[in-house]
Amino acid sequence: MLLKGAQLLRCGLLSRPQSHNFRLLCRSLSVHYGDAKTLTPAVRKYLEQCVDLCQPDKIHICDGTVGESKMLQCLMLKQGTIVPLPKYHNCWLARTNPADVARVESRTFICTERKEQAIPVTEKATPSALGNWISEGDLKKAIDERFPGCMKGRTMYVIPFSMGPVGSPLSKVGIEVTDSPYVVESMKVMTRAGTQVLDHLQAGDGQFVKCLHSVGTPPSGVHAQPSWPCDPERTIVLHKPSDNEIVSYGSGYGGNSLLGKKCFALRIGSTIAKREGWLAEHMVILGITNPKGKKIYLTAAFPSACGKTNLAMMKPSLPGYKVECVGDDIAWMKFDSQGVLRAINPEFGFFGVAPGTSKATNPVAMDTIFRNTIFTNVASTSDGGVYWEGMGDANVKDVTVTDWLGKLWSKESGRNAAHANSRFCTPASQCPIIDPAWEDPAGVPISGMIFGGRRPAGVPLVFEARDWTHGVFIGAAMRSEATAAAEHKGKVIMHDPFAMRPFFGYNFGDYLSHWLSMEKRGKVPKIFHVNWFRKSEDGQFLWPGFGENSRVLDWIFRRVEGEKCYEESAIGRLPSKDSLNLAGLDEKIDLEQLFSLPKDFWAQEAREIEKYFKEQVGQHLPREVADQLEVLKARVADM
Ligand code: OXD
Ligand code: MN
Repeated sequence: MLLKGAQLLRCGLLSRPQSHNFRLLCRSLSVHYGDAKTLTPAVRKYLEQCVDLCQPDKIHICDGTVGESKMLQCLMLKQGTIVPLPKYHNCWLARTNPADVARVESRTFICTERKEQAIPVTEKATPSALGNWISEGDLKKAIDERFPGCMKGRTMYVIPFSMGPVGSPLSKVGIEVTDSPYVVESMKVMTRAGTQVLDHLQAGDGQFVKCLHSVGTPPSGVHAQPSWPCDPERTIVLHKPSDNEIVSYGSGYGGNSLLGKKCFALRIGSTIAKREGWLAEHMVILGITNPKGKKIYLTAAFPSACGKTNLAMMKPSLPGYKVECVGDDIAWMKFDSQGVLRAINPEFGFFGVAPGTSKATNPVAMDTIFRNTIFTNVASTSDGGVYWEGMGDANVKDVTVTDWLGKLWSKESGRNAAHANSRFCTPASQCPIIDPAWEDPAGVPISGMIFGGRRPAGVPLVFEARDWTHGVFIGAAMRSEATAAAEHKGKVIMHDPFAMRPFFGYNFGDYLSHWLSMEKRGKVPKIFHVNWFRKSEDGQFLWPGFGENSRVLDWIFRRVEGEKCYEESAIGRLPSKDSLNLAGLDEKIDLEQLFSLPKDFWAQEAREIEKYFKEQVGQHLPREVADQLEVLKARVADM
């Protein structure tokens, strides 16, 4: 039965209003809460399985209240997992075990009956660059080797959460079981979590995605850093799309432990989306209003750490323009009954990369993140604040800096103060430019999609796909300088189709076919490609970026409106002469270089794409996409 060996007390006993002081709340820490009566039979059954397997000491069914948060913050303070940041309101800093700082792509698996359901099977692609497959037998073995008894001595938290506004036809529910209070508190920021989701499950179809997470315990039984238990040697993240199930072991780092995000909203989400005929994508959603007061919504897919969050929160430099943010990482998009593609942000918070965020690069984020935020692996300052590379001047008088490893730091230390993948986890509702419709259960109508990457050479500032199929090819051919968000480091240009490379839940070839099929389902948006990062021969950026990117959005807006401000080129539609609005720009822009299409570069690019398709996608590549490559090759040959 559910409560075997576990103690389950009544719901809400500890839910206290915010004004209660810490000591009062700490006194009741040994008490846990939850009400089994609020669980549907299917949830109960799932929890029984988790309890049997993980053998926790206690169960805590999360209600999502402030009182619960106070209690868990208190617990984490006691355990040394977080420290307060008194310079700000309700902000905390977690320092992870240094071996647990990023997503573990090489140990992230999709389990399907046949390998080709999960990843393209080709002669050359071993291992595949488009995900890892695991058999059912090996999945069971991986679980059996890690999970039995893994929560002994710990509390098992049950987090009911909704991806998307509770009850929206575009939303989905998950139940995350975890032994980490850090995960609970982060999930409460990143998703709509708590009792209202259980009520919705009771009232609705009862469907949910099963998400089991444990920080684990190394075989020695000893945690290198007791304040951040984990088992980095045996970390594994498993997905079983046929059962809507996720199992994650060994890591507390967000990308591996906040299972609503990459695991559910993208990997399992993309498989559900394929089955149900919609799209789950690694995209920001933003609203843009032009000086005439007309508003459209765009989505944009960029590989990790390419300034996606900055784009989602842009302060346009072009007079009269306004950008509002619906989401900074993930878009779920579905055609409505009128054939309009509508998007929701399934998340409730931002889990953004801190380094590089400043008043200059992202003033909106800076106005968002200094309340109710959990920072992870940033540096701290002796006046109770945080610091990271690119934030501004660290040498404030009389203030010392402690780095993410807990050591005293100065600019002369010769090392980074914050980890390159350090994060803020902050409520989206605090964003001063959050879109008024960001919680609209119907979603917002999407008029354009932008793909992009960090391309120092050859790729112009902006171009438009000739049609949907060409746009799908552009997404499939995306490449970018590698990200610090994963294990890959350094400046290699990597293929990252649709910015989904680490997040596909099923065979990329089938994913492409699914994208192609969207055209038959409704009115598809225009597709664009942008590159803010092109450099001159002497290594200088050719485009100022940030707020000036609104000039590119202005051109995109006008194209969406049907203005004939383009000319055809070998790779797609480029802004026609003088159509990019550069009025008032202080800097002199070398448009010639910014939009030049070097024939050698594009011939090489086409060869790289061909090699990638051949080696990684093989026979799974849809004919339409292969044809687009031939068109590109022929057009480049004619350049
Ligand atoms: C992220 C990522 O954390 O894409 O959003 O890695
Ligand atoms: Mn992301």
